[in-house]
Amino acid sequence: MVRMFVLGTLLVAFAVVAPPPAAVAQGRTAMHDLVPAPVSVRPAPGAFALRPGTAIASDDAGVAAYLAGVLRPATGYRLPIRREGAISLRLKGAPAHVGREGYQLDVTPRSVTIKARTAAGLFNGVQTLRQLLPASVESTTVRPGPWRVPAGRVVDHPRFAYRGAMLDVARHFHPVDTVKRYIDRIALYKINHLHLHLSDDQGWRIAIDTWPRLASYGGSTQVGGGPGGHYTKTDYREIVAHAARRHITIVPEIDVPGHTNAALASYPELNCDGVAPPLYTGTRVGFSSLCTSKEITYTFVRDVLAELAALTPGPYLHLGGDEADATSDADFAAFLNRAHPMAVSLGKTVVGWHQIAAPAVRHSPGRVLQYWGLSGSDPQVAEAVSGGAKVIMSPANKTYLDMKYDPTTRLGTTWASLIEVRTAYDWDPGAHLTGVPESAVLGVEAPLWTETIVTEDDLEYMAFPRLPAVAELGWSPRSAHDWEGFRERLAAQGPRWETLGIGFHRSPQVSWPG
Ligand code: TNX
Repeated sequence: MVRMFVLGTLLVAFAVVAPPPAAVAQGRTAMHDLVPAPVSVRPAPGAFALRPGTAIASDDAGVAAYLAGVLRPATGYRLPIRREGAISLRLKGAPAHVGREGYQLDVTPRSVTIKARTAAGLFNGVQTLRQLLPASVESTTVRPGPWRVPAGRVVDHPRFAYRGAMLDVARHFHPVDTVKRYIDRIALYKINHLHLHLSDDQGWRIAIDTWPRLASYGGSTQVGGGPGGHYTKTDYREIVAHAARRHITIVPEIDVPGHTNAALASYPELNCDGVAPPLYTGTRVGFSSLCTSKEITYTFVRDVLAELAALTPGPYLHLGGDEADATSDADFAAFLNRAHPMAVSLGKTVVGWHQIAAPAVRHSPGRVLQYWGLSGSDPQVAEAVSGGAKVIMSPANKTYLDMKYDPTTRLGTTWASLIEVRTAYDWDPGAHLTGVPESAVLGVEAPLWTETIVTEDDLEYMAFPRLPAVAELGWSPRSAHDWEGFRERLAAQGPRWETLGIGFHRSPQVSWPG
């Protein structure tokens, strides 16, 4: 045991690479075992040991309560929150360059100190601290410890402001608890936005009081014909609040004018011919359109956006705009040129799939395009960027979590690419699209479309390990990009996922421990 500790100390002191898998399996961590990779890590000798009476002192009560809550189940310790403590979370003293979301973490044998300029920064520091504890800290039942944190200093801040995950709850509905758990998991990798794809041909998933049949009828089925479902306003508020406690902003999407069969089926008057189509449970895309020439369509959009904006504290409303193949180009632009200003007048910034870069669609203030194309060049997107648009990078052949890993993957599709973890990791969001400089890139997002994804286990299998790869692209400096280093750090996450009960894809590209 003594020898093990000495060896652990040496590893911590001199580690420039992750420890061998055996060390990870035995529950020790090294300062470099972090995903996403921090800006700088300086290991030091020794370790801090968490004990039953270790107090947490914090300038932010929410982050203190979160940390105590995360540590409670596995340690069994009810860590007291006091004015002074061996663990302190401080809103002063951080170096200026860590910015709004960065932090400095100092671990010595006597203390753990996180300094940041905002609660979000403290929260990100807490995620790093969590990853420096043994993987068994993620257990929901009491485990023996010891709960050691290797000593050293981490100074860290994100490369991009927007680090996102998307869940398609329209193709298959996913209940509130599943969404909350997904939020918990993405928080571990410093993702700060969750985009919810709330409407599509197969289902409408959010209650709208002025148009109640959207949810009650339009939400009553899903791909394959199951029962579907929808979020009540109370459900949605609960998701927003759960995310906010984890410093994650919800980005709701109502996809218009295409991908609207569920709405068209719910209200005949939204159709040009006044006839409601049947509900749809297949997986085709591009066949539906709101009737852009009818005034009631704009009343509908205004009502829906007003209710959604009132429920959503975050700055963004995502209005879709993809695959509107049943709408002519002229009608598409005319429609968006009325719909986008509605979101703006509600105080929100418009996000849309990159098809909204069509030249006839007017730029709204702060407009964000989500790029999902397969190519490294899109002149319309580049043109929109030169007019002031920002871009979220979600290239389908890199970030789409519904793509199969390899031909044998049971779930998913292949239209964009097969995506093994290296493919998800080995690209540069700041230099991916010609004419879109890093300064125009707001960040990255990994969408999970759910045509083939039915259960929470399915979600987790497709998201892990690729979601942490995209999270690292969003957070870590370009200079830290290194596949060999990443695959070792990723390997060290495996035992955490096992402890959390995540049935992840054991990619053959990674040497998983144990
Ligand atoms: C394309 S990407 C879509 C979705 C599908 C997805 C399946 C995008 C904006 N639209 O409607 O679910 O492919 O991978």
